[in-house]
Amino acid sequence: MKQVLDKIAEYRREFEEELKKVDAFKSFEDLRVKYLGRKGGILKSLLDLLKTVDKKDRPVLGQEINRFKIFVEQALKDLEESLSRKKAELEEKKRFFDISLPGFPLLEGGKHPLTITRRLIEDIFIAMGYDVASGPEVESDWYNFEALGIPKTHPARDTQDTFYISDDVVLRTHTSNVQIHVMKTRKPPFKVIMPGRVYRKDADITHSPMFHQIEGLVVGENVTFQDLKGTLEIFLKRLFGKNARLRLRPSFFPFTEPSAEVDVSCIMCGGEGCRVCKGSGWLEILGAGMVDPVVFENVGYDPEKVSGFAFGLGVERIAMLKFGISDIRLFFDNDIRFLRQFG
Ligand code: FA5
Repeated sequence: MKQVLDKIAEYRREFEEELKKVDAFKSFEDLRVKYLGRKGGILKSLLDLLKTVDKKDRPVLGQEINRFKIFVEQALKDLEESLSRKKAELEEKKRFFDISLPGFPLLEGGKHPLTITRRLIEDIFIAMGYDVASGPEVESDWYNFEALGIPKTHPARDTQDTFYISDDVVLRTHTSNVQIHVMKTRKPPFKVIMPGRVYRKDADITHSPMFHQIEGLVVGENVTFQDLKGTLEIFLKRLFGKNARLRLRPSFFPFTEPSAEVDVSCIMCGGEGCRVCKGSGWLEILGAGMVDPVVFENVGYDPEKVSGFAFGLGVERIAMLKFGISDIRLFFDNDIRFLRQFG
């Protein structure tokens, strides 16, 4: 009795294995005959075997064999149905396959113009030995304003200009917050740029509530304003071509002293005066200055020992100039007709 039961179990295992391998009607039919064939089928041989065993064992074994038979029949029926379905689908496909139809075009993605611009700028600074760092977009009041010497009364802190998450937490309004993170974790000397997204309540054709900046920071011994000017001159010539000229105008930022607005000679008219530069021949592209000693004190540096410069530029503004784009919103509309013109 045990021998027969083991045999049934073995056949069942074998059958399940073979079932998995069936992929066409031919092998399906072979399998059916092998198990259910009237002459020499495995089930037939099991029934023959039943006649030879002890009479008292026959009912139990008979039941077991019957159960196996039902299992095989059901499995084969399911398989036959699925093979028929597959065959019908294939025939349907064949019938509708029109060889003269053009193929499906493969849609290839491209780089966003802001990514192209950011990488262009990063590569220029990396070639000058700068590291690239990043920092949080959701920032505490201290990192975004206080540590940078921006007083409580400064208009930039107004809810009209800044997105507040809570009283002390803001969406950063510039990448200058990363200056503080970098200085608190590194020892001078270092040269670092910090690209990232920033947020302001500001929206028209040249201002967006979310835009990108790249901050630069160099700290060491005897870093001078001349180093700042030379660095920016190399940067602008590499970015806009060797004829690009630089102009510094006195300005004010709470975290740099002295501070400057940096202009580049208009890349559309070469400085003659046109619609883009509003006749002035110059385009304002970034803010810069020497790091204020107060900022060094806030991060635990000795302003008697180190000096440094910082700058911050708007990536959209540079991309608009480089690619001749007149409306900043085009960058964020996700219109494929616009985006596919770049790369
Ligand atoms: C700043 O944000 C300073 N943190 C820059 C700085 C860094 C000065 C380090 C000194 C030292 P400002 O607010 O001017 O400065 O912004 C810098 C640039 O961001 C602008 O020149 C402009 O190109 C860009 N920008 C400002 N607001 C928007 C806006 N809403 N949409 C798009 N670009 C903007």
